[in-house]
Amino acid sequence: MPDQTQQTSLVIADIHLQPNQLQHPINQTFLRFLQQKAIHAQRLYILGDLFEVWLGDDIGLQQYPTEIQALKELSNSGTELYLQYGNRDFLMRKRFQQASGVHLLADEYTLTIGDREVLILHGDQLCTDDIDYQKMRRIFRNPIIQWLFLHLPKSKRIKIGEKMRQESIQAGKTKNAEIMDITEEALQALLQRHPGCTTVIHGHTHKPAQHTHHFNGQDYQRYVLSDWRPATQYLSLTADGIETHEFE
Ligand SMILES: [Mn+2]
Repeated sequence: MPDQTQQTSLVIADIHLQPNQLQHPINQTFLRFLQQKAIHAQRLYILGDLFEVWLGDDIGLQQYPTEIQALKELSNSGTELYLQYGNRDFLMRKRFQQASGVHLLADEYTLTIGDREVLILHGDQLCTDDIDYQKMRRIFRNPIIQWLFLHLPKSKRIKIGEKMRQESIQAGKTKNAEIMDITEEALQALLQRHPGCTTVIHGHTHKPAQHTHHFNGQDYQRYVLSDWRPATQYLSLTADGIETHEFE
């Protein structure tokens, strides 16, 4: 009998690893997850916000040396690693990829799992009721803005990063919960761009669940990943289906 675990893909999101805090429980749990679970999988997909902050490869590689090394060891051991940008970490470039062995994926990416097409994404692009956030997103994702930012001195980038983090925490406190969730319109538009996909997996909202949506005469499954606070959930994808697991 073939080793089923070798045919498994695992999916996680929103770990928000803390910079310069290797002893943080989340960072420690992530390292254990790589060594105990991901090592047995064929592929690991990380759907954004793996890092709480990424201000450029030069800074990030210094803030997360052990975590990067652990990813590299996992990649060397044979597990393929794939990552999508989140809204906290979208400035990873070549040096990050070389150091970690991680491959970057497009913001919307389709996997074939058994006989179904599964669309993976971070999910922030679906929160279209949050107009202010979507405006900011367009600015941050502008290649010229990113180029300019990455050419600022390290100390300046760290300062800006800290300021933005504080503002984001404040915004999260004052916004109501609905505008921070995805909209049905954005989901339908997404699926129209990817005909054939009947399953969507995303993170970002930190509201782990499994939803069924019905439109255009069809059922769509939507899996929302947890942020590991407190339940350390991940999905496994095999030819037999999609399952939610909890890691101790
Ligand atoms: Mn996010």
